[in-house]
Amino acid sequence: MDKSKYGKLITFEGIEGSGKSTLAKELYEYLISKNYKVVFTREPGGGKLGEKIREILLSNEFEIPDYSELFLFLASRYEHTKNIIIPKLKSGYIVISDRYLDSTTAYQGYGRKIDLKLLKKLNEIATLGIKPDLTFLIDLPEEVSLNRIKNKILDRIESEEFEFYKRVRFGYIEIAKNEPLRFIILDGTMELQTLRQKVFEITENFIRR
Ligand code: Z5A
Repeated sequence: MDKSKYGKLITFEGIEGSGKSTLAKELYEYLISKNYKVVFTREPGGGKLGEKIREILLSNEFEIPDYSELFLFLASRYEHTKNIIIPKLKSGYIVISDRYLDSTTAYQGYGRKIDLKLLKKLNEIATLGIKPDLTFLIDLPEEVSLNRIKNKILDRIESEEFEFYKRVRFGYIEIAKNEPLRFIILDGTMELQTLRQKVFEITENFIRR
């Protein structure tokens, strides 16, 4: 395969209310306006199967044991990677994903305390070895996060206790520290306008490199 024609995978990560979904969608619109070939997708979800799995995962209808939860996220990721991400990258698209493999390390690893080495292996299978080229981590203190989502009807995972979010946030910082070339950490308490400008600028410089 001609690597120069291969697209780029850009992911957004962070705890709830961080603004990652807003920024990911705005980046998509911005790149479209600049005539780039770009698709927007998300996890859990992205594919038909994944969107069904998403409904189950976020529903307050069931209690989902930790390993069942993990396997559902991975099942969604495998379909998403195989049927959407890889074909789009091969066709030269920039793929923007709202969450990807790092969410599993942060939430199921640091949050639920599932063994990180095991998660690394399972993620390798679920991603078919694909890694994002660039990841924006929108870092936000847990208190600000809870304040931003306080008027929302909370889904199953959003109903977790404060300590869970503290571990997830800490986990994200650890993951980013281990891969400084892939990660850009942005302070999610900054004005949306400032964050937007930074995301657009960093992405365009990255694409042109
Ligand atoms: N999960 C997991 O456990 N393991 C996995 O492997 C994967 C996921 C893939 C669903 O994710 C859940 O799945 C999630 C992690 C878990 N758990 N929870 N809880 P999701 O991404 O679909 O849902 P979410 O994390 O709850 O994100 P969200 O609702 O899309 O929120 P967000 O992306 O972080 O923020 P936002 O929607 O862009 O903004 C939230 C609000 O804040 C909104 O009113 C904005 O206008 C406001 N906002 C945003 N930025 C700012 C700034 N800078 N200043 C002021 N206000 C702002």
